[in-house]
Amino acid sequence: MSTNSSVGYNEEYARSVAETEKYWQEAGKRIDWIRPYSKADGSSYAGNVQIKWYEDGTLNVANNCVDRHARVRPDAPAIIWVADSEGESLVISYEDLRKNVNRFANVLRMQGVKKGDRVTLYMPMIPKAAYAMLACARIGAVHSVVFAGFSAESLANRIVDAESHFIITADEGRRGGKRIPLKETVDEALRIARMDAKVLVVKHTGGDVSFSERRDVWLHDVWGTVGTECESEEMSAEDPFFILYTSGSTGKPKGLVHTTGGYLVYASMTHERIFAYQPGEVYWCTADIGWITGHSYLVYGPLANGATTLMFEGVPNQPTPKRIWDIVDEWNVSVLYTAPTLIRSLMAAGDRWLEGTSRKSLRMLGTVGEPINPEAWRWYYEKVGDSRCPIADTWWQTETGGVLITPLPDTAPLKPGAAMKPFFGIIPDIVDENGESVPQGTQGRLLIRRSWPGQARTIHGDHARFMETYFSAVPGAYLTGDGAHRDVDGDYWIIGRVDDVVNVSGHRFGTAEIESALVAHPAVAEAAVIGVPHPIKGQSLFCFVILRDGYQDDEGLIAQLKQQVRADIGAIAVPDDVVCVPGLPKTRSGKIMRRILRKLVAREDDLGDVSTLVDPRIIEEIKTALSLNRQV
Ligand code: 7RM
Repeated sequence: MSTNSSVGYNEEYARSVAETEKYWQEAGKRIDWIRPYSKADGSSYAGNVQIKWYEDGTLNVANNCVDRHARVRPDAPAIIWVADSEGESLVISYEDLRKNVNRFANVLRMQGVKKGDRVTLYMPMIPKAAYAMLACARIGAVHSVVFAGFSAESLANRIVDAESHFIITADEGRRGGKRIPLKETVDEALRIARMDAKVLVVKHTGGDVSFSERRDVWLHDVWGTVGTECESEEMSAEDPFFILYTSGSTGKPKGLVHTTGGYLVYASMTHERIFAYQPGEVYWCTADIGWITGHSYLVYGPLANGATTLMFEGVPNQPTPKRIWDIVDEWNVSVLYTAPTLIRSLMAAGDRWLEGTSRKSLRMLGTVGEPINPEAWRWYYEKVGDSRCPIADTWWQTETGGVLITPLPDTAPLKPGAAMKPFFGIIPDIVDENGESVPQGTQGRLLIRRSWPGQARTIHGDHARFMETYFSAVPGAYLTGDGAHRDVDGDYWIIGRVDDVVNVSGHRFGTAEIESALVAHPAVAEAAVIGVPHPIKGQSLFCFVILRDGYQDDEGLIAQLKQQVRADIGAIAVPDDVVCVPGLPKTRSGKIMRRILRKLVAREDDLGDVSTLVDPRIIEEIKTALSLNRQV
C-alpha cells in the first residue's frame, strides 16, 4: 500500500511538534473551562522537573463528563452495564448519570469529604463505582482506585501512603460466578493500616458482612437523605485529580498523581481520535477501573466525549469464551478495546466459539497492556474483525495518562505487532546505554523528549523519587522503562520492559515486590524473581528461593510460599513457579544476575558472560533444581 494514506496524519503531526503551544491551546478547547487558560504548556524537564498544562484555567471534570451532555442529550445512554450473571443489564442515560453522581457527591460531602481529601475506592465493576469516581471529581476529592483483586495488605499500603481517611467499597463483588469479599478485605486492611477511616458501603450482592456502627455507613441508608443537585467545585487545571498506584523496578508501588485539566484534554482527545469515535456508537473497553486503562478509556475519555461506554462486571471468557461475542452482538458494540492476554486465551480456546456470533457491529478493535504477538494480532484481525476492522495497538503507561504510540485511522498500512506512530505532540526517541539516539533498526530504551497534557505530574509525597525514576538516566527526557526499535518507515515496535518489571497479563509487578513477599515467609532466606515467557499471560513469575536451615523443599512448602504472595499482594501476583535452590548467581558486589536465571529457565546453553560470577558451581546446582521442577 502507498503511504499516501498517512498524509493527513503526517501533516497534523508535523504541525503538532512544530507549533506545540498553539496545537495544545487549540486542543484544550474540546473541554469546557470555567475560566479559560491563557497558556497551554508550562512544563520543564530540566532540573527540578515541573509538569504543568493549562495552569491558569479552571474546570470541573464531572461537568465535562456528565452535565454538559445531560443538558443537550439527557436520554442518550452514557453507561451500559452488563452484569456478571447472564441476562442482567442496566442502561444509564446521561440524565440518570447526572442525578446519581450528584447524589453520590452530596453523600460524600455529608460524610465530611472535602476538596483535596483522598478517597480510596475498592469497588467491583458496577455503575456505582463510576458514580463514586465522578462524585469525587465533582467535589474536588482525589480518588485512589485500588483494583479489587489486591490483597488486604496491598490495600492497606495504598491507604496509608495516600493518607486516605475515606474508603468506598461494596459488600462483595461478582466475577465469573464467584463472589469476591470486598468489605471483609477493607476491614482487614484498616486493621493492618491502624488507621481511622470512614467506610461507605454499597450493598451489591446482599452478602453477609460485618458492620461497625461507629465507622461504617451503608450507602442506601443515606442515599435518600440527599438531593440530586450538587454544586461542583471549581478546580484549577493543576489541582490533583487522582492517584493511581503502579509497580516499578524498586521499592513499594508508586502513587502516580494525575491532575485535572491536561489529563481530561488528553484522555478525551486520544479516545476520539484513535478510535474515530462517532456519536451514538457503543464503545467497550474491557479494563477494570482499578487500572489506568479503566480510568482513561472506560470512564473519563468516553464520558468526556459524550460516548456510550459499556461496563462489564464479569470475565469476558466466562462462563464460556462465547460470552464476549454475545455481549458485542447484543449491544451492537462498534469499538472493542481489550488486552493481548484475553485475545490469546480466546484464540487458544478455538474458533468454534466465534461460530454463531455475528460481530457485524464491530468497526474497530484495540489492544493494550503488553506487546501483542503477530499470531494473536492476525487472529484478532481476521477472525474477530473478519479482516474489516483496523486494530489500534496502543502503547502507553499509568504514567502517561493516555496513549502515546498507536496507529491512527489514517496511518495505514497496519503491521501486526507494531505500535506504529507517535500521537500528536509526542516526540519519542530510542537511545542506548549512554543516552545516545540509536540508528534505525537498533533496539534501545524508549524515551519521550517533550511533555504532553496527560503526563503524571509526580509521585504522591515523593517528587524526588519521581525525578530519579523517570528523568535522571537521560536528562531532559522522560524514560519509559520499555525497550523498542524503529523500522525503515519510522514505525515503532515495543519490545517490553527493560527494567525489573514483569508484565503478567498486562499487570505490572516489580521483581523486588515479589521477592520481599517471599522473604517475609520464615522459611525463606533469600529470593530472586524473574519474568519468563508464557503463552497466554505474556509473562509469568518464576521464583528462586533459598531456604533457611530446618525447612524442607516439598509441595506443602511451595504451596505456602505461593499463598504468601497471594496474601501479600493479591491473587493476580501468584507465581507459576517457585523453585528451591542452594544458591543464586551473584556478582562480586552481591548483585543477583537475573540475566543468567532467565537463560537457565529457557534452557539456553550459552549463558553469556559469566566472568563476574562469584561461584560458577552454582550454575550446575540450579540446573539440577530446574530439571526437578514439576510445576505448572
Ligand atoms: C496502559 C498500561 C505499562 C506497560 C508499558 C509496557 C506495557 C502497554 C503496550 C505495552 C507493548 C503495547 N499501563 N504495554 N501497552 N507493551 N505494546 N501496546 O498498560 O502502567 O499498567 O503498564 O505495559 O511495558 O511500560 S501500565
